[in-house]
Amino acid sequence: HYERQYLDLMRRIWDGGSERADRTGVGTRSICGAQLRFDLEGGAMPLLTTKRVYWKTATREMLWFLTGDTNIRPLVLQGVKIWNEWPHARYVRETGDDIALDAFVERIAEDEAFAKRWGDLGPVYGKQWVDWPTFRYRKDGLYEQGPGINQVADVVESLRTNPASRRHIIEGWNVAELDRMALPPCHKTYQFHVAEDRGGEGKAARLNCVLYQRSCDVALGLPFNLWSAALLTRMIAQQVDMDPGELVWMGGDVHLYLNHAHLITEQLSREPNGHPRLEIVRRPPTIFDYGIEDFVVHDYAPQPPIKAPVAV
Ligand code: UFP
Repeated sequence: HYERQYLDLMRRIWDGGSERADRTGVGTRSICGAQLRFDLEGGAMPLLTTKRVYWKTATREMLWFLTGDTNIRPLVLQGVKIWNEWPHARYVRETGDDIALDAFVERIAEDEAFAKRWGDLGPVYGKQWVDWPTFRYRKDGLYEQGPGINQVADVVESLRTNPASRRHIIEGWNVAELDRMALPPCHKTYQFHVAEDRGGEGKAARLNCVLYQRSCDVALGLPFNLWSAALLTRMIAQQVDMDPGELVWMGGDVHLYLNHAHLITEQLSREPNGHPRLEIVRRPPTIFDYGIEDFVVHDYAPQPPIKAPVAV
C-alpha cells in the first residue's frame, strides 16, 4: 500500500530522529533528507487513509495560491482555518491587543478594511507563483519595477511547447522577500518532468513531478503537502493533455513535533485501507479556472481524524 511509505517515515523519525530545539520552542525529532514516491496513474492520490485528511481544505488552499492572493480573508470566508494563527500572532505582537484567535478571525471575515491591514501573510506562495516581482534597469540607470512573472502559466506553456525541457520549475523561495513572509515557503520547489515514450500507440505522455520541501512537519503538514502536490500535478497534466505519472517528494529537515506523540502512537497502530481516487469532472479553459466543485474523490473511507496542535 502506498501509505506504508508515509507510516515508515513517521516511525523512522520517531524511533531514530535526533532530538533538538526548534524555532517554535516545541522541540522535534528530526532527520535530514527523505524521499517518497507515489504513482498517480488512473486517478490514484497519496491521500492518507489512517486518519481523515481534509482534502477539500487543501484543495481550497491550492486554488487560493493560484489566484495569487496572499490575504487569508478568502480562506476564512470559505471556513479554511489553516493560515489563521500567523496573522493573529502578528496582530497580538504588534498591537498588544490580546484578542482571542476566534474573535480575530471573525473580524477578518466581517471587516474588509481590517482584513486588508491585518490578514495579509506577505509575499508567500501565491504571489511568487503567479506574480514573481521583477526589476529592470532604465536607460538612466535607475531601477524600475518590471512586469510580474507568472511561473505557473509559464510552466504550462513550456510543458506544451518544449516538454523535454529540464527547466519546468515553479519556485517559491524568493530570497529577497523572505523577510516579509509570515512563513518562508516549505514546499518551495516544484519541478515537472515529461516521460514521452512508454511504448504503446496512442498513449499520452506522462507528467511527473518532483517536490522539494525544505522543512516538513510530518504529522500535520505532510498529509496536506502530498495531496496538494499531487493535485497540482493532476491539474497541470489535464491542462497539457498528459496523463499523470509519478509524484516524487523530497524533504530536507523532516521532523515530528514532540507534542504530537499521541497522534503518532495512534496513527502507527492503524492499517491503511483502500485506494482513493481523484476525479476532475470538468476541463476548465486554463489552470486558473478550476473551482472546488470540479474535484470529486471516490473510495475514500478514512479512519477518524486525529487532532494535534500546530506549532506556530
Ligand atoms: N510546514 C509544513 N508544511 C507546510 C507548511 C509548514 O510541514 O506546508 F506551511 C511546517 C514545517 C515546519 C513549520 O514544522 O511548518 C515551518 O517552520 P520553519 O519555517 O521554522 O521551518
